[in-house]
Amino acid sequence: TVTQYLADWRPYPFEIAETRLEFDLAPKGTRVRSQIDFRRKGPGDLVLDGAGLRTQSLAIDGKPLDLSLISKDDERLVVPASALPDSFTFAAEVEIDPEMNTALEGLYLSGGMFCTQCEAEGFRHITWYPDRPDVMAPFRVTIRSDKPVLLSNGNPVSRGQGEAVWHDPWPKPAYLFALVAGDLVAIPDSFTTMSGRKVELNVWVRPGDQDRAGYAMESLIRSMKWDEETYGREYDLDVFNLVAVDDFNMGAMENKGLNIFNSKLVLASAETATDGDYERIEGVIGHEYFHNWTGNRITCRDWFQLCLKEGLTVFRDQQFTSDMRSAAVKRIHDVQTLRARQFREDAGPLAHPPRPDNYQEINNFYTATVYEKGAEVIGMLKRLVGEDGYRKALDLYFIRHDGQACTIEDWIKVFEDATGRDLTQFKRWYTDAGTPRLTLSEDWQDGRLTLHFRQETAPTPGQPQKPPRVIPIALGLIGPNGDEVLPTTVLEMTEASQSFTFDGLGARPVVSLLRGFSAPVTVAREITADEQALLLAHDTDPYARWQAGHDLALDALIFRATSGTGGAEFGQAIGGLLTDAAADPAFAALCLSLPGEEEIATTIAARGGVPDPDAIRTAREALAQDIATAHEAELARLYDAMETPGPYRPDAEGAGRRSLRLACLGLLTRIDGAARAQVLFNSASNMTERQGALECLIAAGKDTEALAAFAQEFGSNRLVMDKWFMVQPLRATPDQAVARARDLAERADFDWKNPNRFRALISGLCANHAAFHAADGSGYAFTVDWLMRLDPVNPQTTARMCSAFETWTRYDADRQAHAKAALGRLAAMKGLSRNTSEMVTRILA
Ligand code: HT7
Ligand code: ZN
Repeated sequence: TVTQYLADWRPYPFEIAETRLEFDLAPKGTRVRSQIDFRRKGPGDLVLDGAGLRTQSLAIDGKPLDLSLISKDDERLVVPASALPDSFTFAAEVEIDPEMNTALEGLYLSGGMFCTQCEAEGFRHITWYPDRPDVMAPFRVTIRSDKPVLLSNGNPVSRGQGEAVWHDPWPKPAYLFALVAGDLVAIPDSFTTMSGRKVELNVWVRPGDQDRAGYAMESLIRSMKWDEETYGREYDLDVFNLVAVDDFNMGAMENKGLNIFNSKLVLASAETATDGDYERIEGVIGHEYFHNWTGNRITCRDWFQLCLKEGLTVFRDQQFTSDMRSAAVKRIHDVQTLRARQFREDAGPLAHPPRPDNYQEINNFYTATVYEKGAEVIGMLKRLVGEDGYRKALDLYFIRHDGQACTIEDWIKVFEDATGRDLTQFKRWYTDAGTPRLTLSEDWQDGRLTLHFRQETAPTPGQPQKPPRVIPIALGLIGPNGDEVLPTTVLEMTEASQSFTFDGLGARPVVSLLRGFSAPVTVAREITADEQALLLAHDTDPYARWQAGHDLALDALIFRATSGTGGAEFGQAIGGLLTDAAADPAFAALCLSLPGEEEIATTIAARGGVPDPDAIRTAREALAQDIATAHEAELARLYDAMETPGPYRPDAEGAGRRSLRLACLGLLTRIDGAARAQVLFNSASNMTERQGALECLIAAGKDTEALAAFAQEFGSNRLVMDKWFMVQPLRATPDQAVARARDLAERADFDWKNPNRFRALISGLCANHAAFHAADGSGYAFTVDWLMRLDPVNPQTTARMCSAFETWTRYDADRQAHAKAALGRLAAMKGLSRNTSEMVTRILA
């Protein structure tokens, strides 16, 4: 395996004036003819990438090239500089077999429909090309096929019977190329841009799915409008096409003018999709659309810069969702996701900086660190330079770099130039891995509060030393009577240790720390349960308020899981919260949901302990039971009050009420014999409550009839049946979950080559903490058995799912031995893909 290094990047010696492609589509033996007009820019050979191509012919300016120029492994074609004029047309004819392409990279078939996935390096599976993001070209594409709908990037030139021609005038790298050919129907609409241009919009789905595509179209229109209003970004083609595909390795892809989506992020109706699904659809449609400027018009120079487009685009989609829904709830959700996925990654063997400097397989770097931490870093930049500074910097970025392939250095420079700030130290957030731990201790004397902060970051793979970073610490002060005595103030910490003083305070206040989660750090501080309860009751910052309650619960759970009883304060505080929960149901639901088992384990490990998955589960179940018993009447009242009258609407308000209703149901199910869950399952007309009730029934072991009824009703709907496959291993009690997953995997409808179905079952089990980490190693063994089966078929999805094992060293010696044995089997598998091999090697290192 070859490691790629950032330091080795060199400019490509040619630019491309135009790329012309012709496709004669067939499941086996698709012909691809290419003509690429190259112009020399600097010295060097012509190096092209390819993978699995049956090359028929190669030529330069019409003169045939010898096929022996292709390397032995069939992955590189090198034409020596001496054989090349300064400007020339390279032509190739190759043959490929979409129907054999189960890896879903390049051109493949999904349910009879041809489609492509080219990021990161899929285009080389289509034809010979400089498959690197800094080589950009306008494309002209001819597609010949008997499929009725033929799509590619850009604007249509001609759309006839059996043939369509598309032209994309905006220079783009090959990873943004796309082609779709299938029997599809459109939900059409249009959007008039801020300069008055009318854009044709289509959401393409399989016949029969039209009635579930309306929300996707509405989300697209909202995204287009929002990007104009918020960032001044206007769409730049005559047409925008969005296609739903059933077989897809990730969520969606921002191909220029032709976004391709996993169908689970397009199709939704009240009966088939949950509130969470609707929110994700809106967010991901926004994300892909926003890439048109942050990713497509301005792209990455090389894949080490991936967070340039992904961090920024996640930041933009988070802003979009905040504006469309509740900003407070969105922030709390984003922090929860960051902690669950990115902090976990940063604390283990897969830790890497948002801008890594080496990789073996770039597909393994589409990570929470690149995406979510990349977005947090931008949030910090914005906090440091302020709203105006941020807007100025972004305007400059779009003007200065439009049409270019850029680096993180370019990005930081626009902030420096627009605001006059020196961001040298800030850059460490991009180059250094690991989550800083911020420790606070306090001195109080004569109305003066001194806050002593310390920051430390533990070593990460390849980075033993961690110099201090700039940390924006937003805080406020809450007096003992609950009044805010200091509104939000942002301190800038730049040293390893630093103190800040606040004078003239009447009585000792409680610090409301890291408001809005102003930096991606963990916090260690001395705070009493009473002080946490005060913040939970009175903090004016919704994130900090939620965090106070969450910490209270987490401390109680850890105490129970490691030594004894506890949690009385949390139980009491919850009582206070329930009284006015109806005023802000979504927030109350967040406070009522106990920290998950994985988070408890992470926190125990971070505090130097060895988490015991069974004890954690027992502690969490017991605290939930205590809360349910103590607050039964209030929970029951709220459960009834949160019923949403009238037809289902997927808006934030309704979603908030349903989330509180289901949080109450989860607790009440422990004491009502699952009676309410049974009633709700039978009566609910929307999937949010249906699935919520089903999960309660599974957890209570009263699910046989409900599961049968669910399968009977939705057996032919793949997306809904994915939920059915996921909730069973996820919610089953740990002693049953692995056996259950095994039974489900035997079913004829466990179509494991479909990534959604595979992930539903296997990731469902991996997310059941006590089951995946079963003491006998059965969770690890089952997971690895399936990863070994999937790897030869779909390396990308297999490799991504290896991260279930990234925490294996924090458990006891017996569990570690089981995990190591399972991973060892995977590592030793003959013919293991480069993707999975890199992941297992790093996890075992
Ligand atoms: N830029 C895309 C990332 C991506 C991807 C998407 C689908 C299948 C395979 C893929 N590899 C990389 C999606 C995004 O971040 O918007
Ligand atoms: Zn993206």
